[in-house]
Amino acid sequence: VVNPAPHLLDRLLLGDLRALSRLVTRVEHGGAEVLAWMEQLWDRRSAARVLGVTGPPGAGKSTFVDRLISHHRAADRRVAVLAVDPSSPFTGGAILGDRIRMQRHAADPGVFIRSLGTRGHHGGLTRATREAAVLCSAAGFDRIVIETVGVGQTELDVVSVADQVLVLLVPESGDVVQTMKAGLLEAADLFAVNKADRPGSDKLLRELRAMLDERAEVAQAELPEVPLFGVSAARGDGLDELLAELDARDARLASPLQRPPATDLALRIVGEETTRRVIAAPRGRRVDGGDLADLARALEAGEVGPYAVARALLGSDDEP
Ligand SMILES: Nc1nc2c(ncn2[C@@H]2O[C@H](COP(=O)(O)OP(=O)(O)OP(=O)(O)O)[C@@H](O)[C@H]2O)c(=O)[nH]1
Ligand SMILES: [Mg+2]
Repeated sequence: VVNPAPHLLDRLLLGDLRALSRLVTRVEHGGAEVLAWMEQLWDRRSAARVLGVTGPPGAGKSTFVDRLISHHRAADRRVAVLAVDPSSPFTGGAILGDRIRMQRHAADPGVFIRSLGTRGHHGGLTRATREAAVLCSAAGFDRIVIETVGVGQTELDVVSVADQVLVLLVPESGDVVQTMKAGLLEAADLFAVNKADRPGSDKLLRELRAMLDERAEVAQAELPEVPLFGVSAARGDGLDELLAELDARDARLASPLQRPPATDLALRIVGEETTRRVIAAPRGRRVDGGDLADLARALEAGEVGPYAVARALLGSDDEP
């Protein structure tokens, strides 16, 4: 089989956006060759910071991300946006509303905006999103933003690749907050209540504050501070504070896409990739404990990456 990918990968590493776009499509379709690419690209990742932005439909996520892109571009940072909609089938990457909302950045070569849909199988979108983030990182972006619609477990899984997760709510989100309580509080590093130009935003901020305080009281360990912001993405109110906080956190954090060697993310990739392969090919290569221990040591020492470990354990998807 002739693999047309090598030159695509070379172009990706030079920051070629068309190569990136084609590779994201291949990742979205879940081709057997993807794991080998991930293995090759793992060591070529940039120091990209990854922000997850999630919240209910129509909360103003894309309006906010559009502002965020402008903010980063003013500081000459290259920004990739992956707009993920777990409820829509993949379409080659067009979720219309998101495109329109961020249209003014479409011609900017320092910006890459791409939609990702689902093929319906469990976990597939999370994996595709993570792989797309690795591609964006290898293409040299400084910031990667993952926008995903919804606040259920699937959406929270999708943003699990992010360094930090901003949950964007609106004054009408009170019910969402009550039903999602635990998962949402776990997942959010920051909350913003958007559409503060409408009534009810102070009330929701107070409810969130009370829930976070209650959680901190119940927890045995010291929990990280979860800042709350009232903003209007459309008007720009309150955004300076939120953007400054995001920048301060970016400066503090080491990106999990970049941080060597055996990070939570790397371990999760090994676990998920190997599990998936075992399920897909029950007659696949067997692993004995010795292999696993050696590989775990090598991963811990940063001598190999997680995709290489998955492949060493179980081979590629196309290998019997
Ligand atoms: N009043 C008001 N409307 C806003 C604000 N921010 C966004 N909107 C409007 O809310 C609508 C939805 O905005 P989007 O940015 O597309 O929201 P989204 O969360 O990305 O939507 P989906 O991706 O479809 O879930 C648009 O009509 C925006 O103009 C705001 O601060 N105040
Ligand atoms: Mg949107």
